[in-house]
Amino acid sequence: MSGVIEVIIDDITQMNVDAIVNAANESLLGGGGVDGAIHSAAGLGLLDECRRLGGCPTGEARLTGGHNLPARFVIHTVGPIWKGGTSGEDDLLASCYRNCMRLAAENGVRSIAFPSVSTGVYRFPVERASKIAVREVRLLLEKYPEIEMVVFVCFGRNVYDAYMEALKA
Ligand code: AR6
Repeated sequence: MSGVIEVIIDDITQMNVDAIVNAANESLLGGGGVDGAIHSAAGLGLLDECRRLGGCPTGEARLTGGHNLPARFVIHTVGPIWKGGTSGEDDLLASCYRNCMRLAAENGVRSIAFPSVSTGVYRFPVERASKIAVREVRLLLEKYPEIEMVVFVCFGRNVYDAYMEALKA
């Protein structure tokens, strides 16, 4: 049997899971949105560790420790900036979910929380992004049966509604 998917409205920095995902930028040196919240909750040790990674291309992911967070790991992924939908944004976003789940499985992660990657500062439409997230995670839970739980952590009601709708399909 493959793992379960949960959808909640919460602050991802408070999640008691093995790994939380950060919606970062290619520098991996912090920013606004969920990235800023994760760095301020995790402390400067996270920034130090990120500096040593030397960045991350869009669509890929990198793993660090959780430092002062309840989560053991942070998996940093860089979602695509929305440019209208014809610049490969869908594939790049799917690739973020694939790379995060692969890194999670390789590091013994059994529970992982995702924010809605790319749908804030990067302006990817949340209805479209949530369908991609749900489709990919369903496939990846079958591929990695050792991952028992994926939580989509929504920051606000509109994001939550989009994920609930995507899960109906
Ligand atoms: N917990 C969960 N979700 C959150 C939190 C939180 N504490 N804070 C915001 N969100 P965004 P992006 C939601 O902008 O679009 C940064 O500056 C937010 O409401 O954080 O991938 C990076 O450094 C939205 O639904 O990430 C990059 O430069 C979702 O997280 C850029 O923003 C993603 O919004 C990345 O943009």
